[in-house]
Amino acid sequence: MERTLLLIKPDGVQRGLVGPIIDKIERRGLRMIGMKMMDVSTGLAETHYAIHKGKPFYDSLIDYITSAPIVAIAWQGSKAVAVVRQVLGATDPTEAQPGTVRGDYGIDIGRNLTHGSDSVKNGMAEINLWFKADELIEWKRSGEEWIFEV
Ligand code: IDP
Ligand code: MG
Repeated sequence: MERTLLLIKPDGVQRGLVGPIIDKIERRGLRMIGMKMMDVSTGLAETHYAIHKGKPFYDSLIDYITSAPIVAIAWQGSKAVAVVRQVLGATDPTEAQPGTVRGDYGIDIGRNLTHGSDSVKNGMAEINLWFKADELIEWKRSGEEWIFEV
């Protein structure tokens, strides 16, 4: 089973979209294994977005993610990384398909509402960065045999 990190960025929280965003992923069938609301420190933001350091949007990205509270959610399930990326849609909301979070709710790339891990390796690393071990819950959702074939 894969694990992946979802962040509902400050705009998603401010605009009251926490529920609708969770709803899409929860109904799709992934299992939530950790969730918290938090203010993001500059240090955590810089570690999380280290790969983008030096890019023109880096400073505004750090300002954006640290500007107001976010909600972090760890998800588990078969193909969890790809499923969350699919539900979020393309990075630029004007390129995201209708029906995706960014395609339904976003306009500007710098206000694209969410983050989703982009690989299985990064999913594991990002969950370890954002959650302590005792903040993750081992459980099985009833009815998962009706979502996952194996
Ligand atoms: P992703 O969030 O879809 O994985 P990345 O390329 O990893 O997209 O970029 C990280 C975040 O940086 C994006 O979600 C977006 O908030 C921001 N970002 C990316 N490219 C731009 C840009 O060209 N202008 C402003 N912000 C950007
Ligand atoms: Mg990314």
